[in-house]
Amino acid sequence: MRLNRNLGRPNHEQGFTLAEILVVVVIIGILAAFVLPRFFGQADDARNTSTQAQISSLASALRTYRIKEGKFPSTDDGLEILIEPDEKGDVYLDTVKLPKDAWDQNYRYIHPGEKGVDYDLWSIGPDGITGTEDDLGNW
Ligand SMILES: [Ca+2]
Repeated sequence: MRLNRNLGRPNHEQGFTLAEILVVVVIIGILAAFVLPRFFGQADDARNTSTQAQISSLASALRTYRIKEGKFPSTDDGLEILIEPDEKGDVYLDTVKLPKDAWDQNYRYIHPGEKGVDYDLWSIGPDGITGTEDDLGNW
């Protein structure tokens, strides 16, 4: 006597058909097409926000430098002078290394500025090229 193993079980428990798998893959693809651009857009916003916050922090240190020294650092001094201890051991920016922007690039600084009021302080932005539209600066 042969026993039917599927006795009493509905047929759909035997697995997914290729068509069902394809439908699921297509649905996942459609969802990804809508969700991923928003996710990356928010990630870009977060990078821009953190870079702008660092520019503000550096600008604050530059203002403090100007109040104490009577001038902004020269282009040759650069932002590095903000972390070099003066004769009293004081620094204008309490960090060992200068911060980098959200794309791991150094901030750029020139004095006198061409776009900013007293100086230009900027990140070259996600494209890694200075002077392009995605640069973030104090202007
Ligand atoms: Ca750029």
